[in-house]
Amino acid sequence: MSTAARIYRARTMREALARVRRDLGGDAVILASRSVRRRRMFGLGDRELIEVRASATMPSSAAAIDVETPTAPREPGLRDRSAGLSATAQARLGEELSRLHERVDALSRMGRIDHLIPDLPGPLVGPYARLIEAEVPEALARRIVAAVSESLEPHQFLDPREVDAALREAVALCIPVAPPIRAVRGTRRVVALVGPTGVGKTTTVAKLAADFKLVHGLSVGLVTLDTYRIAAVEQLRTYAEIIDVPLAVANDPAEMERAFDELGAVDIAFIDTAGRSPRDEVKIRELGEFMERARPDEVHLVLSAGAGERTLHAAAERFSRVRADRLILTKLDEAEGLGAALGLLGRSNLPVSYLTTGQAVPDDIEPADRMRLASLVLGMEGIR
Ligand SMILES: Nc1nc2c(ncn2[C@@H]2O[C@H](COP(=O)(O)OP(=O)(O)OP(=O)(O)O)[C@@H](O)[C@H]2O)c(=O)[nH]1
Ligand SMILES: [Mg+2]
Repeated sequence: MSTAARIYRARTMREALARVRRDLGGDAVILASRSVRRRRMFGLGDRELIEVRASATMPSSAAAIDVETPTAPREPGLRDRSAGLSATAQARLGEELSRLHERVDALSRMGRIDHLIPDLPGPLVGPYARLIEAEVPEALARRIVAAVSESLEPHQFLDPREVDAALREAVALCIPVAPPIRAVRGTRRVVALVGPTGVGKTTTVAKLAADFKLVHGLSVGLVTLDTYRIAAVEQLRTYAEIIDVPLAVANDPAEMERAFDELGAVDIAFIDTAGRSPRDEVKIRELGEFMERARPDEVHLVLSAGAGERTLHAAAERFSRVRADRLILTKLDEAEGLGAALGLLGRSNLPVSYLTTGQAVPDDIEPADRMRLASLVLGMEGIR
């Protein structure tokens, strides 16, 4: 069978791949893909088609490999960097492409193939596919692979470790981080945790309180505004007793001052709040009133790391009204993909302060680290 590249056009990537497979067989290799506009008949405007370049078998010589996209890429940075490679280097690139083909195939089976953005030169299909698999929003994934493309020299594309490192670096650059809470003995730092229901606010308050008291040896106090449910106050009271720190309850904004007086002179006071649906305007406004009285130094929005893109964005938007200025990502241990959270970080500019990785108090919490988070997003590293 010929190893020359052939071009297939179809409405979707899946259709194009089905035709490649029918024509060229199961060993067909995808060399590049891009979108093209085709004029329709009778002046009906134009439509977008996916164009796939494929070869029947893995090209074994440099001459047979043609990973260059036929037209100029739409976005700067997505240049094909394979030009100028030696024949052996190109042959190795061919092998790499074969592996990528398997991934493309897997994505196709998962119904994700239509996310694959055209115009990507072969060596970037792998990194791009990994980001899409991690549920990174398309626009962000595209920006990240553009950064990878810019940062690597042509020969570095042949070394998967170099590509991995560049990808990890590019993802890390999308992650703003805040330094851990800094409490100073003798001055009172007030830190509030806000967020939707059930994300882990109370548990995280307990983890932080235990850490500041037991590890840093500071005096800690807790205030709860969660007065809707008796059980919720009891939950925090139990933690307060175990960690041996004072707890004060504020039933309405006017009681904030009294609650702080009750705690006495503490180095750090954590405010636990009732979970509020981002859709509940009244409760968000009420939370705002509490915050105005409490005047916290830091307001950490607590969100579950595995939540979907829309949920995360809606929460960030609503809780910005109570001046949330940092983000705690919880339940990383349960999250299937962190791509949506990465999307939020890329867009909202809320720096991440802590990550929580399980239910255990006080162990399952760590200060946010951008390289660690990037590795977690890419599945290069496990939680523990
Ligand atoms: N797997 C996992 N579970 C967690 C984590 N953090 C908290 N949880 C669990 O999530 C559940 C809810 O935690 P809470 O701390 O009560 O959540 P909350 O945000 O205070 O909830 P509301 O006050 O009802 O809004 C509990 O079962 C916690 O043990 C985490 O990092 N990983
Ligand atoms: Mg709670």
